Amino acid sequence: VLGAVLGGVLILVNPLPSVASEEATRFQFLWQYMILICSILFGLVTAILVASLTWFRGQRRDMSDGPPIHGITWLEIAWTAVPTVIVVSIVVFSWIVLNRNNPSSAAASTKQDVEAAGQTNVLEVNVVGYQFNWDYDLPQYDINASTELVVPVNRDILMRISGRLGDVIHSFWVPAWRIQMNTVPGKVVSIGVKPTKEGDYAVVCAFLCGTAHAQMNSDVEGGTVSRIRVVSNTEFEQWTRETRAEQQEEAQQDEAAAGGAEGGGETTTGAGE
Ligand SMILES: [Cu+2]
Repeated sequence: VLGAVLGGVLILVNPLPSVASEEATRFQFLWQYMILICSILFGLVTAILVASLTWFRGQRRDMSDGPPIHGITWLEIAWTAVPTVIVVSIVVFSWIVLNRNNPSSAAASTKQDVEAAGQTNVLEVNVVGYQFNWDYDLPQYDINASTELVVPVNRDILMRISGRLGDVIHSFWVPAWRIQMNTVPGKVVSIGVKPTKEGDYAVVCAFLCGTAHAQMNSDVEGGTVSRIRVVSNTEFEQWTRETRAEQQEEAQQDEAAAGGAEGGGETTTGAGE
């Protein structure tokens, strides 16, 4: 009873961040299921321990052994079968959750693979971690190395996560989405996510990665990272247009500056666009 109450309280209080993706909903279920089991077991073990200490206490200075009890078959079967059922149920639930959460993992790492797994209109985002920020590429929208990420709500996202060559290992973590993936320079891993709630969500680097590691958290003061914004589809389209235009303008300015420096006033193309 004590355990069930403890479990209920933990589930109601819910110390975890808000749930803002389909994946997070599934993990939340798994978490609640395991909290309930662990709490009940904790209550049971504690109750038996306290009962044993209270009612089966030995006499002072009594160093003799207890009676040798052996062979209560039904009890032995029970304490083997019950934990087996519990552990197997956790395995089965975890397996289902992990499988549903990540049709885009491991074997399926391209957009085609993900779409073959039944998702359509997948948004591709390449995340690159480095000291001390994240760059986001949206190849379908011609957006490169943006330090801000804006994504539409209710759309499947395929995140390809890696680290900048020559950099150290980081870990890309979005608590409200319940996704976390290590970034290893030169290695690309993918993870699927479908945000279900609009809003701003924290991005955290979960690996101690250098002197400014703490700043690789969008929610600390003086951080270098911006929060991920989940917006409506129209707002997303607008952001992609604006960001693309900004990036093209910057590229043109860079080109103009480079041209001016070396060629002494060479004309640049496309300035009037
Ligand atoms: Cu980092």
